[in-house]
Amino acid sequence: MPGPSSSMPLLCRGGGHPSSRSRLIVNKLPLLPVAAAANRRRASPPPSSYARHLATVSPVNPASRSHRVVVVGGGSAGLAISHQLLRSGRFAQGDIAVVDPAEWHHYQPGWTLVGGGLKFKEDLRRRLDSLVDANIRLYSRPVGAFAPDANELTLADGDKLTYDQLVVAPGVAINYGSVKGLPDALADPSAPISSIYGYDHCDKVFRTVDALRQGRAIFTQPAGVIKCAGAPQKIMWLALDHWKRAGLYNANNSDSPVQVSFATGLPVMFGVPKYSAKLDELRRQRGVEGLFQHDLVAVDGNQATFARPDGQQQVTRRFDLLHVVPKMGPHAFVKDSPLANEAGYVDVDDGTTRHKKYPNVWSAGDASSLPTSKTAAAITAEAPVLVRNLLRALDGQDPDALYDGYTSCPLLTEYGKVLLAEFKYGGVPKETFDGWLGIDQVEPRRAFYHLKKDFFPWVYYNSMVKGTWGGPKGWVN
Ligand code: UQ1
Repeated sequence: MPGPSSSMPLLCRGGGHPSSRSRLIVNKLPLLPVAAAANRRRASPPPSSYARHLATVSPVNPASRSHRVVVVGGGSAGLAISHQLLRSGRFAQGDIAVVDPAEWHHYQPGWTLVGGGLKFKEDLRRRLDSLVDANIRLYSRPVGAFAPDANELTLADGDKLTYDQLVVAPGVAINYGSVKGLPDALADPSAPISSIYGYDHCDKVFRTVDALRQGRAIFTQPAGVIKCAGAPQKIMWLALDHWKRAGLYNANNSDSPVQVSFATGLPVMFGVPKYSAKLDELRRQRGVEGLFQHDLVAVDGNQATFARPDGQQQVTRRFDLLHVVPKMGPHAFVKDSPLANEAGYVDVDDGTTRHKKYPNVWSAGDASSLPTSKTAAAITAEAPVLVRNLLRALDGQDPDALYDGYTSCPLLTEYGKVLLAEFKYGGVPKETFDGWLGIDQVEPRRAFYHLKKDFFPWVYYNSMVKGTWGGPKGWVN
């Protein structure tokens, strides 16, 4: 499959723009009786803006609502878990509530494909309220604080929610401010600095890659925990392939118009030795400079500054293109709560996903302390364990399902090829296709590329967010 080229767009949009289509439908909603009924279901209690308005006229007590299960977060984990719970058939309308202020839900694994010019970012998002079953109550408001001793949480507007069981799955925050000068550089359309780690900038990535004709391209990965630890190099491999196909990159030639560096805060290419060895082999074969234990701290014009370990002096490098992955971490309302461990993640048991101190609190996904690589694939294995154990807790039974740390990183190594890394706790490979096809997944393959580019985005919106996708186990519920 040819790489993208500036003269020929890879994708053609048929008809109108998808986001404008969905906006039209939403504007018409109040006219439709079915939608009006759905709105009525969601209209009680009144929306926060209404409550706030009342509060300015006459002092009112904040509302308090009770649900059997409150799920904080309408991302991959929150939606998979709340719909798996609903599908158990054990909940009536309004028993389950989801709390998330976001207007949009994004298929974030697709942002690498946007950065590679293979997808449009608008096609990867859906309105969050369109993904939440009408039997689940959606609170489109931020969380203020948790009070797990009182089985209660306060929303940012002061309303309170009480629960029998709480699931905390709000994901992690991207700390753009962790790199000095980064927010302004990302926002500046003329600066060749971009990131696939956000809706606003993921399409700038391909524009900067496609515009580069010569010079030094640096791709960074921070020290510390990030989501999808393979993505910082996936985008590098796509960009490198793009330049190669355009005749701008030659691995064996020091006169290559474009030169590529991978600057990572980590000491290795990847956390799992089996895949790391292969990726380092590719790096050497392809003439990519490895700047290990280089942690980006500042961007200033065309200069990038990296912190070094063990008191070594900072290093500054000139670049003509910079792809940045900022540091990430728990949201403040999780970190500053009684639910957090020292690092700020929801402190749950590695196997059962149950909170170590509060037995009616559970967590999965990026916000959890589960010591695995943070991916949507991990959630396919975490969610059924959490759901089973939570349902047993409602019956007064102990948990009996255990998560083994399964996670996966479909690592794009070029256009048309993916190395499908799959592993569990301890970095031990757990490969789906090894069992029945005898394939060694360390070899990048075209079939895995189509899983990543075509199948996973499809199954995600058609099945995973609805609670019917079990990852390597196939369809469930
Ligand atoms: C998966 O189920 C999934 O969810 C839709 C992904 O998307 C982000 C993945 O990357 C992976 C690897 C899985 C796991 C499923 C199989 C069939 C290996």
